[in-house]
Amino acid sequence: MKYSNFFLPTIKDAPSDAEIISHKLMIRAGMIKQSSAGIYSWLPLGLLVLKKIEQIVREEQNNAGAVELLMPTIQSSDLWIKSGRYDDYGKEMLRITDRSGREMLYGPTNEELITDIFQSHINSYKDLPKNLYHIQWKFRDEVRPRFGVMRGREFLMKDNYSFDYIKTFIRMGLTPISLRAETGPIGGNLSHEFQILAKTGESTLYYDKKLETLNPETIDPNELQSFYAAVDDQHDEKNCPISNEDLKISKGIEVGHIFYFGTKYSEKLNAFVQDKSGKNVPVHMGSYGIGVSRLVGAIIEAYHDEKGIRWPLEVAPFKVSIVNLMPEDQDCATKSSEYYEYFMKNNIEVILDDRICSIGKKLSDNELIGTPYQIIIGKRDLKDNLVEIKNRQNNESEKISSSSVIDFINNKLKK
Ligand code: 5CA
Repeated sequence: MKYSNFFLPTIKDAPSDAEIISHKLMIRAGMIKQSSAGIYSWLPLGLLVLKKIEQIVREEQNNAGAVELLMPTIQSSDLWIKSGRYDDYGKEMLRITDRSGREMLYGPTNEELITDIFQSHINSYKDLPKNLYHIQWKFRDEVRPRFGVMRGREFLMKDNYSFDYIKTFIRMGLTPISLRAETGPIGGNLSHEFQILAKTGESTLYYDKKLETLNPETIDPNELQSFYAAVDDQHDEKNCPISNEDLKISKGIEVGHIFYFGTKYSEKLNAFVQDKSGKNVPVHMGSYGIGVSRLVGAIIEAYHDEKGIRWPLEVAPFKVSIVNLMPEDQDCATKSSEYYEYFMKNNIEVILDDRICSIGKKLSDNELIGTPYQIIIGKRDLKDNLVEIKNRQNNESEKISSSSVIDFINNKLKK
């Protein structure tokens, strides 16, 4: 991608209603634009990241044996009336009437619809278990949409109706903590949340302080689950298994939530199968949610500094930025194009900053959008056959010979 062709409207100052850093940075880096409260357009840079996260979630679901389908955003009220949630869901549900006066809704979640699909086609225990999921936009008319994509009204969710959740989050560079939780409007009496630690989170967590020292690159998912952690309403001071010195209280962002609700939906929506003795029994169900669009914000909360975003490699919109400080200089332009063509040909996601603008703006925009590796090409260095490589993850820079740049980057990306 050439920056001059791309659509990357960076802004110097965040709007005053953006309260948390990820919201500010997403607007400043031209990733999203608010269209109304809690509803956003995903601009090209934001969409690249959203798709990356979606793909990681998809791959881990498929690895775990789940099967993808796609259900609509607009649902008819019929099934919701049967399940009893049409009234229970209250004002968070956006209700719509179509031209024939039929009551429709924009799905806040999909338990009813999936149960109906299931019951139309599955009749025997021999076809079980089934694990179906989709990645689809949801709408919840939240009382207080805030924090940008973290608590939106329209948001992207992956929902199944088990597999390796922990690994999905680790691949995005996050350390997920799994905890017992309240089931809320999804129902049932057993649920687990996945939280990541962040100052700006909306949940209060009690946890073993060792969790903060773990490195997502080397984490063992089983070890991770052995540490104590609880949401505030589940934490019981008297029965806490770890000492006060080891306990830490801090904020977390809920990035996933899984539920076991038994036969709550299957009984009402007629999802029965024949068991071994030929008796008709309602199926037991669970649902498994991951906040795909929320994760974009959550990852930025975990990876940023005062200059902008520092993307983990796996979710970065581009792996490499070629920052040509002097596009009008022939040598700088030739060298930049040489690298650019190599990366393009080898399917390494690259952005070539070929804009004619001040060096200051060029450098600060590239810090802001946070590409993990920046190849900075300046006229003076290039005369000495040198190019600067900046690692945005640890902010270390080094000058290397211009002929070793490709090997250097290939080596880094291999790791
Ligand atoms: N049907 C179940 C899971 S399959 C369900 O809806 N679960 S949920 O309500 O807990 O939502 C799942 C995940 O979606 C949450 O853990 C959170 O990461 C994300 N999410 C929920 N509400 C919002 C919102 N308003 N904005 C952004 N993400 C949200």
